[in-house]
Amino acid sequence: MANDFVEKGGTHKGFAPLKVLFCPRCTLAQLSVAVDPQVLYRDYLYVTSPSRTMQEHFAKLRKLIGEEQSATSVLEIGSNDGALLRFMEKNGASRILGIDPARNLSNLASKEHIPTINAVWDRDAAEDAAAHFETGVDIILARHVFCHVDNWKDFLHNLAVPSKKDTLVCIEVPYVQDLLEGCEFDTIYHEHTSYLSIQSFRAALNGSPWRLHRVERLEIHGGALLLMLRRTDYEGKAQESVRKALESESITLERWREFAVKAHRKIGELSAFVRNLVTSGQEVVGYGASAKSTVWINACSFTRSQLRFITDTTLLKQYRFSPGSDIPIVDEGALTRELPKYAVCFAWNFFPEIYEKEKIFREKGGKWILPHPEIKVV
Ligand code: JHZ
Repeated sequence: MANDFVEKGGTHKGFAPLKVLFCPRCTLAQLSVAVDPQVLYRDYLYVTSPSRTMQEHFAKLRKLIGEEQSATSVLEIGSNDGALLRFMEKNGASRILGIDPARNLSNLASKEHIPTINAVWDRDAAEDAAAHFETGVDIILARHVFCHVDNWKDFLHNLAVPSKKDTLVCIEVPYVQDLLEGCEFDTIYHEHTSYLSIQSFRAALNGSPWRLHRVERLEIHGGALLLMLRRTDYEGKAQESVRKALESESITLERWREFAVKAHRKIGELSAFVRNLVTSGQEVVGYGASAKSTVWINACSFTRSQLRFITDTTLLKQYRFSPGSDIPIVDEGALTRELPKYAVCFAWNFFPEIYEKEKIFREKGGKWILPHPEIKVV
């Protein structure tokens, strides 16, 4: 499990097959198995990044949402530590509520005065949310949640419970077209049960109380979609962006086959590159214990003899060990304290920000290895 960073002597959550299946009819890609969400999310170590990139993303989301609806009351499903809700509150939302299955993160958010219910998004949680908002909520947010969910039918029906006729639902998911174009194989892990196209998402909405209202492409996390939904009984018309986005989409089995070949090539390249550096006496470390880092490290079979440590800003991940390799995760200051010659940036989606931030590393001769989109030294 990609976020299964354990403490010294801790027990891992286990293993499950990681295989992507493809439906040529609706172009949906899905994992062959779904791991129990209680196993994956009960105690969760991924905390929404407080980075500049994320703040800019929140501002963009707010602008796009503001073009459709004023954000007076906001419900967020998968609210993590409450970072987005806090942002919404600062920018005018007067009533907020988060729902999150992670015990530790819900507690963290509640302590910071972000009202949060510790639950998965099921009927009970939907009824609690309806009671909280009384007359129906204006906006429901679900960032990088829908692609983690196995039972879409219930998820979509439960969204109707706290809704009113003009509720706007905003679902953000990684876009499979970007995944294929950029060969982002490192975003394939057990938390992501599906890899959505707009076509497959539209098919999933059939028979639900929702229809597609607007589609926007976003740059965050290597390329994502903002899918805005309106209730089927909402009178306003769907936006042109839905038709345009559908027309520009091309997801085929052939593209997945090419993706697989390219992914194997990239894995071989990074693996050989790092091993050659280490053999010639250079020190290499990892930067960012992202879920993506776990995929790369296991695909390349890296051990501590190749990557001495991985730095990460997330306090919850520090002094734990990367699943599969047991490479230690340390605080981000280790990069400038230890000054290794090379650092593989596993948080490549934040690289421009990281590059600027880690000036000392650069000035002392440190070099970045970027694994994405192509393996490159900076
Ligand atoms: P980051 C997560 O994937 C998991 P991950 C999840 N399944 C999902 O859907 C996606 O997000 C959206 C660290 N970092 O955000 C913080 C630094 O150390 O790319 C993070 O641990 N220094 C929910 O884990 C990691 O890197 C920094 O300056 O692949 C980045 O992880 C910055 C900016 C980040 O997501």
